[in-house]
Amino acid sequence: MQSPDLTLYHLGAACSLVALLALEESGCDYHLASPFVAEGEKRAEFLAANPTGQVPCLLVDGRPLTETAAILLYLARLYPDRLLLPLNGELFHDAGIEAELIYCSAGIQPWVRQIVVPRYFIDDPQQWDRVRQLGRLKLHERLSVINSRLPEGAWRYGEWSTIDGYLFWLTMNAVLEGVEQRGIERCIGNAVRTLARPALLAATRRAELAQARLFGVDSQPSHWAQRLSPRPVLDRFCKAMGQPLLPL
Ligand SMILES: N[C@@H](CCC(=O)N[C@@H](CS)C(=O)NCC(=O)O)C(=O)O
Repeated sequence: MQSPDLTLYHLGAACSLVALLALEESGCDYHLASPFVAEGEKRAEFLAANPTGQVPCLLVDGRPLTETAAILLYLARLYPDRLLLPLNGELFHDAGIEAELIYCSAGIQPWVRQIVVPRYFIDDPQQWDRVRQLGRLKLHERLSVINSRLPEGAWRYGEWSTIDGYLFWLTMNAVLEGVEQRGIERCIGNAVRTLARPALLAATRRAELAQARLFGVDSQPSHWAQRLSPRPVLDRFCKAMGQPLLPL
């Protein structure tokens, strides 16, 4: 079967980083696109394909596929030999993997959003600190559940899978947003090990090239809407974890 033409709409260190890492781990050919034409202005063709305006959105031969969990399942089934997820065709086993992906996107990620964008939850700025603090507590509680499923010093399912990529993104945000680290040590260990994966560096470099192509060679755009590279956020996470920065 011929590989479809894949284009990922992606933004810096947003959750589309999880899909970007999966694409890179798959070894397939793909393109990167930005949802923005300019600061504050989303691309008309992006909004036509994906009216929610959210990333990630994967164009598969021009057809949009949204939702991180669905994109990860699609890529794992498209490239079964790359073992992006440990699916084996047994209904209940595979449903368990799907449940964990949905737990990441619907059970954990909304608490990242509550911390990062409290104005989506309450319009009174005086309450934002409180909303963020409650978000930190819930994010910790939800990650603790995964923490208890993680083997010490090993990936979630033995070999690296895109669930580890998802946990990387969730845990990085938790650490950078000041969530209590006690009780989520295995998630943190998992995220630190993901920092060393060649695919993360390759994904970062690919995003930097796309960013330069779309917005000019200035690789430090002033506005986040022009940023495809996750590097500034990855650098902060490396520093927070006492790890070497990803090479340029
Ligand atoms: N349920 C979606 C959530 C996607 C999502 O929250 N995307 C955020 C970035 S992490 C976004 O595009 N925010 C910009 C916006 O809402 O306009 C998924 O799992 O993919």
